[in-house]
Amino acid sequence: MAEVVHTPRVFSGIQPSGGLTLGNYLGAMKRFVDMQGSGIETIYCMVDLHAITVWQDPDKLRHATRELCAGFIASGLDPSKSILFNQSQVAEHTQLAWIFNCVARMGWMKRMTQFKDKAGKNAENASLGLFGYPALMAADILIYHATHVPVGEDQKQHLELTRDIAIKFNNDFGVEFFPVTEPVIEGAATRVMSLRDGSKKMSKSDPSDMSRINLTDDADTIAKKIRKAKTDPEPLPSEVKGLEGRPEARNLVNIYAALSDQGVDDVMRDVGGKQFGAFKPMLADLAVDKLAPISGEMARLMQDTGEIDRILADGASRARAIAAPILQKTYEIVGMVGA
Ligand code: AQP
Repeated sequence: MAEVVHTPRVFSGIQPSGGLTLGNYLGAMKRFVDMQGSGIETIYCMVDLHAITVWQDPDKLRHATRELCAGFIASGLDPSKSILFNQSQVAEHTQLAWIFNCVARMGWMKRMTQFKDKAGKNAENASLGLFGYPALMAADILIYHATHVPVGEDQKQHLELTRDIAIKFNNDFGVEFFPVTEPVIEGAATRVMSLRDGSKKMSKSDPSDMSRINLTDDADTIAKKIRKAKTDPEPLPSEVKGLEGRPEARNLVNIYAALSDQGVDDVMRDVGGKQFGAFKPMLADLAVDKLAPISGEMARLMQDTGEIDRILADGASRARAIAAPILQKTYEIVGMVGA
């Protein structure tokens, strides 16, 4: 069978499961903005259906979805250039997810480390949605025939599963219909770590607010969190290999490199030999410089939630126009009468 060449298209999503962190910004949103100017169609989604795989207070979910949209725009996404919408407005995501629930295997799902981390010791009590999360994520991507997905390192396993689902669907039905998507995991901060523990990723749901920088933090809070970030007593080395075995130091240097758009090698040349007492204020100034305009713009945009809702509705109708024919064709392939 002739191989189908899919037009390049970018898709990615973020859960409105709380405020945005520096990890979301550097690992995902900043990359989304870079890709917006690449000449490829870009589709970005507030994945509210993913968020409810763990309990969300309805009012907080509504607020977080609008705030996330404000964060996207404040970071540089232009709703006239990228499609911005919330997942629940485009029913095709869940319709395709059902098909993928029937393609994916239980064993594949059981191997997902995010499920194990989030379900913890009480997996029997986790929601069925949390277990099936990766099939919905595969549907989010493949309902647009997206070819490239910018994400942080933690999503690599889910993207491999998306590829497995696409390949199995194509094999099961003897078609070359779904693309085998490429993860785009690039930059100095693909895995931003907790400020309190260099072995844990920075997360919006970590119980300690000191573990993360939120995009809504003010300048004093950012400076305080960086000042109190866990480090070791040694000065910074002048070469990257000197950071081996020093996860907290490595994390702060990676954040500095990503925020200043430099390679880690270049940063090491500049800061090598400095004590953390000197480096942390440099990092705090840089973080405030880069993040304060974003949080200011988010606050301004949040004063007009009607406009945010209009942007999301417009994005949803543009997204549906791409998704509906792909779902229709999927139904035909699967053998649904009336499709
Ligand atoms: N610490 C991180 N470093 C780099 N990238 C990160 N991302 C998240 N944390 C980091 C990337 O942000 C995108 C959206 O993530 P998400 O909100 O959909 O889910 P998540 O990965 O589960 O993020 P959180 O902050 O840990 O949320 P909760 O606590 O609700 O689970 C993804 O591209 C992710 O890689």
